[in-house]
Amino acid sequence: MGGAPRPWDQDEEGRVILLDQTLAQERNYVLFVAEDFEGNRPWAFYRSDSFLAHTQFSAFLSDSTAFPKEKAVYQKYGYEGFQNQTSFLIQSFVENPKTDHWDIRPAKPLLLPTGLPIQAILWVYSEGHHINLELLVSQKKSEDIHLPLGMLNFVGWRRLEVPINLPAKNAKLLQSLSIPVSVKGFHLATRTTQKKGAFHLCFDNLTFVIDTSTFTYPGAEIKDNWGKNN
Ligand SMILES: [Ca+2]
Repeated sequence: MGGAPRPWDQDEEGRVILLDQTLAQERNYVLFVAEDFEGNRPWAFYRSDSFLAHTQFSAFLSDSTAFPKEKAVYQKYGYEGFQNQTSFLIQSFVENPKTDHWDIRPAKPLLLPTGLPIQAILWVYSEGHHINLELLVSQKKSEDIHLPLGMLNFVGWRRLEVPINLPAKNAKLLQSLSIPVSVKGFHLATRTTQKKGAFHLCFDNLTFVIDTSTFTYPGAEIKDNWGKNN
């Protein structure tokens, strides 16, 4: 699947407000917090090119003012008791910037609820690394879908979004055969400009917006309501 991450909007609070408004207006849209990284579901390196491949849940959280505002949105739309104590820290080592790559996966299957996923959101901490991040989702009878979250060449926490336009084949598998989509994990790949050495990243609150209306209208075009203001 092609596509690109949505360019980062520094008005992260504005994006959260837009999410809140969209969920309020579109009754068929459902918020799904796929992973809060509170330690209930183990994640681990599935493949790593490095001798250093460490993961842990960490008390290091985003200091963005949008972060607690988004938590309030979760609480408003189905996650009343939502708490946030930890993020997910990964550490590894870049030996060869031309080829190094890593896969990090949940130990147990992470199924999305019925409906068409139309957007994913992830909070990411980086330290200016020239590393590309993709979210991988999978579905039986089809190839994995790569959702690009972009290059992590920023310092600090960011709220990253990626619009999802499932290929028609996948939408059909969902709608006709009720074959669920699941989160397979994250794929990291260095750019040639990344310097050698240890690095770490943190992830928090992997969230999806699921459109349940399309199950009434198979084949309907999915509009990307988030991109219009850019
Ligand atoms: Ca968390």
